[in-house]
Amino acid sequence: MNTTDFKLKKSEGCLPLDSLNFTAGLEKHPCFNKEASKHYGRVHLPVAKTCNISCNYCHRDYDCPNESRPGVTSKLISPEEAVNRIYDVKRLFNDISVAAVAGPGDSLSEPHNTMKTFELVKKEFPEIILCMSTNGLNLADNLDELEDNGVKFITVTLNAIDISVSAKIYRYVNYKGIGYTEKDAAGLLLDQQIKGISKAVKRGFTIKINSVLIPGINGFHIKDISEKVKKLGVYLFNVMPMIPAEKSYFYKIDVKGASRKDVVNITKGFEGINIMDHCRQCRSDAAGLLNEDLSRKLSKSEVKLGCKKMPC
Ligand code: CLF
Ligand code: SF4
Repeated sequence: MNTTDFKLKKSEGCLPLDSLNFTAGLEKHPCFNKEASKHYGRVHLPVAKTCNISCNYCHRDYDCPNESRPGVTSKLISPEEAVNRIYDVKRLFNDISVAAVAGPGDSLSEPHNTMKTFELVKKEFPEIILCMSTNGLNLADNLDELEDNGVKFITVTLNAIDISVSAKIYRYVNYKGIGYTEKDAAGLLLDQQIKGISKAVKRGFTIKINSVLIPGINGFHIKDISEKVKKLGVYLFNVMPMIPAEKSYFYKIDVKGASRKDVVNITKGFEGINIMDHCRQCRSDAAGLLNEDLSRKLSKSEVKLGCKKMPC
């Protein structure tokens, strides 16, 4: 499979391509289109504070490792500050085609800030494509609002499609105020993820699946996940090597991380779905071109300008 141009090949078991309504904007999205990543940047808006599940490779001192490198933290901002942030980023790099919410917790755990951010950004920058990543628990419940706010691209982290595998990855799930553990948590999360992905595809969102490769836990299962999401009509599949966050449960029990090479080996030969091979596992306040993160420069210039939000 050619992983560079993302021309999806039809294969048995996929939804027919003409039944899928892939979103306009693909040509400018740096994550969904490798070629676009050479010219266009994204800005992450870290407005989502809390999380509603517990992944064993995560520690809450840091950003959500489902979309970010573990071990980095981003400063939380308000929806209003998010709009200012886009202006700040565009002063350093103007070709920002995508604005996204990717943490630092889960974007839909408490959706208010995320939705408000999309609403404000859409008003101020109607030309910018809106994108979001989530663990999927609350996705189906929020599709109407995401659609109303103009979101086109969604990433769901799906690390297993079998409850027995899933139960090794998640410790608890909090859904509508009720806590679930063990197989109840794994089953509920999986049902919600599949429901959310399937509904989102049918409604015309363009979907990417992130799967975190966890050696000894779900490595044997990544192919099954790819087959499942292919049938659901997902556009892009991104396998990310797990780097266990310090102080996370997996770190404590010595579950080893994976490497890029492991990812290449495991995804070799996957067919009928686009495979992402240029992910930077960026932080939830990343900005600019994928391979040239401006987030540090931005916080330095905030300090230089005597911004009161920063300890100057
Ligand atoms: Fe951000 Fe993710 Fe949207 Fe891209 S990142 S929410 S799809 S705009 Fe991109 Fe960063 Fe990889 Fe994510 S390189 S971690 S895939
Ligand atoms: Fe951490 Fe998982 Fe929540 Fe992301 S979804 S913040 S990895 S617990």
